[in-house]
Amino acid sequence: MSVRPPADAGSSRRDFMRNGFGSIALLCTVAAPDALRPRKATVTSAAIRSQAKSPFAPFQRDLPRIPELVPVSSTRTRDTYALTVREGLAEVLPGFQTPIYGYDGVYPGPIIRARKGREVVVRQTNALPFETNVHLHGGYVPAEHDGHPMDIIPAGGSFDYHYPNDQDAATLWYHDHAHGRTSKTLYYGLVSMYLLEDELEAELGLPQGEFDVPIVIADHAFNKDGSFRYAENVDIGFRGDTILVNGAVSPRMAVQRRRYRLRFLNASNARSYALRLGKGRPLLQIAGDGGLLTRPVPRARVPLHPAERTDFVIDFSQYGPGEEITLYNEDGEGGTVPIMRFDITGGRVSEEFRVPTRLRDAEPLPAPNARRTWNLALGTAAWQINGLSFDPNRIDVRPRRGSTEVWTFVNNSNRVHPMHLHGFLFRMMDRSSGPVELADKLGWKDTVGVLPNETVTVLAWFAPYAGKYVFHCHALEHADKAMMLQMEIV
Ligand SMILES: [Cu+2]
Repeated sequence: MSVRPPADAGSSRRDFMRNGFGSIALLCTVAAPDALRPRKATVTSAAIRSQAKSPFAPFQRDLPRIPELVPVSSTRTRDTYALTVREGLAEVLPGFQTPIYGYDGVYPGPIIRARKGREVVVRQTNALPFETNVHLHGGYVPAEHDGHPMDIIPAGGSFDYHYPNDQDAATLWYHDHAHGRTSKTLYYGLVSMYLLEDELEAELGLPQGEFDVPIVIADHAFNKDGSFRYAENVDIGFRGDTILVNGAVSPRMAVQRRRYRLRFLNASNARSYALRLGKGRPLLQIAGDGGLLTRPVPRARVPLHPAERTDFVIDFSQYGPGEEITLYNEDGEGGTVPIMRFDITGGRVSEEFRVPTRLRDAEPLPAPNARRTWNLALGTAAWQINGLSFDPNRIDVRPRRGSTEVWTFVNNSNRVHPMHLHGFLFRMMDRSSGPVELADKLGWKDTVGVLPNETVTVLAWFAPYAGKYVFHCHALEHADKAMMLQMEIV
C-alpha cells in the first residue's frame, strides 16, 4: 500500500485547518508508539486535490461498512476464526494514510457474528512488537478466555479464545486488554464488534442484513500528516476534537424510507456522548449492553459512556425524500457535535414489520447475599477504587458463583467513571442524581457511567463461571493507571 501524507509531521490538526472547528487544548503530548511514527512521503498536488475542502468537514464521506469476518472452518457446533493483530494503514482522512494497529490491520476490526449455542473459537496471532490480548466485552466467557489484563499473548505468539455464546443475543465488542497500554492500543485501532444472535431475537423480525448497521464511535485528533495524534491526560482521559464513525469523520449514510436497526458502540477512550436525533424525533431504543430490553423505549436524548452500547430502530419512512437528519452529540463542542447524517432517499418502502411491544422477558434473579461499596477517588498519583490500585497478586472481592450482590459505586470526584465488570452483567437499581432511565432499567448492562459526585447502585449477577476477573473504570487512561480491582468468583 502506498503512503502519501504530506511531510512535516507534528503540528496539530488546528494548524492545517482553514475552515474547521475549534481544537481544544491538550495537556501534554506523548509520541505515538515507535511502530506508528509517520512514514516519509512526498506531497503531491493530486493528494491535496483529492481531499475535500477540509478533511474534517462533516458529512463528506459515506459511512464505511465494517467488514464481517468469515470462519476459516465450521463444524456442526463450532465456528473457528483467525485474526492477526498487526500494524496497518487506514484511509481515515481522504488522501491520507493513517498508521493504525488493527485486527487483520483494519480499523475498526472485522465484525464477528455469532449464534447463541454455537461455540466460536478465535485464533489471535500477535504480529505486533509487544504483548496484547483480547477481551470480549459483555461476554459470558470462562476466566481463562476472558482477556484478563495479565493473561497476555507475547509478541509473535498466538492464543485460541473459546467463546461458548451461552447467553442472550447482544451487541458485544472485543478489544485489547493487556495491562497498562489500552489507552494507546484502542486509540490506535484495536476495537471491533461481536454480534451475538439468538432464536428469540430472530423471531422478532428486526431489520437484518444491510438494514442492521453496526456503528463504532470514537473521538480522535490528528497530526498534519494525517496520523492519529494522542495526547495523554491521566486526569480526564484523552479528548479528541474530531468524531470518527466506523473510521470516517462524521459521515453521511444514504437510507431508504424504511426501518433500520442501528447498533452504537462508544469505543472512545474517555469521552461520553449524549445522542440526539435532529428534527426532534425520538430514538427508539431496543437494546443496551446486555441485549434486548423487555420492551422498546423512545428516548429524546441517550447518554453513551465509554464502552456502552445502545441499539435503536429508526423509522426513516417518517421523513420525505431529500431530507437530511443529523444525529448529534449534545455534549460536544465544535467538531465533536456532529456524529453522522442520514440522507433520506427514494420512495416509501412497504414494510410489514412493526417493532413488537414486547421484546424479551426479564429473568428472575436470586435475592442479593452481599452489599459492597466502592469509592471512586483520586489517590496520591492515580485514580483508585477504595484507595486501592490494581494488584494482580491480590484478590479484592470473592462473590459466590450464581449469587447476586448489591454494588454501590460512590463517585466523590468531578470526573465520569464508566465502571465495567468483566464476565458478568448487572441491572441498574438506583442513581443519586435522579431516577434511573427507563431503558436502563429494562435490560442488562455491563458498564455504567458514574457521573461526578454521583452514587450508582447496581445488582450484579455472578453467573455462570468461577475464576479470576477484573472490574475497572473504562476511561482507559484511568484503567491503565490501575483504577481496577480483581474479583474471584468462588
Ligand atoms: Cu475513571
